[in-house]
Amino acid sequence: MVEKTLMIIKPDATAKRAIGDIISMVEDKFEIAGIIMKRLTVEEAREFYAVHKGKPFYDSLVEFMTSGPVVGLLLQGEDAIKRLREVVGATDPSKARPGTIRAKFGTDIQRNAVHASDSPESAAYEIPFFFK
Ligand code: FUP
Repeated sequence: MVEKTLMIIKPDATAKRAIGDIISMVEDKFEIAGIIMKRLTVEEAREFYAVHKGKPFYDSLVEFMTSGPVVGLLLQGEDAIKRLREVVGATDPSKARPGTIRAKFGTDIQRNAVHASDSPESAAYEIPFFFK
């Protein structure tokens, strides 16, 4: 099934000037249906990660996600949600398969370079934060 999914290039990756390299790793596999650079407000970041409210890393995650500009990418393709998760790699970059985006550009479990929607429900919730 052709799906749309959201990828975010996080503030650690924009700061290290990895935007172009990361886009190169997805552009050959997915159609880029939208792209936008913005800085999330604290409100937006709190809502975006609402599922993690109450967890010990939540406040720190919100602070990190609002610490600099991010790039939102609307990616489209056959089975895009699952395929993008494979290209992105495990949440903890030290556990991510070699060759994945997080293995290449991630620093630690918080500063892990990118976000990718993990289900159709997540994609439907997350896409409107970047694309109306
Ligand atoms: P993922 O779907 O791979 O982005 O991972 P999760 O939904 O489990 O976590 C969302 C974000 O919370 C991660 F990208 C980084 C952050 N996080 C932490 O900072 N510490 C943790 O222990 C777990 C997640």
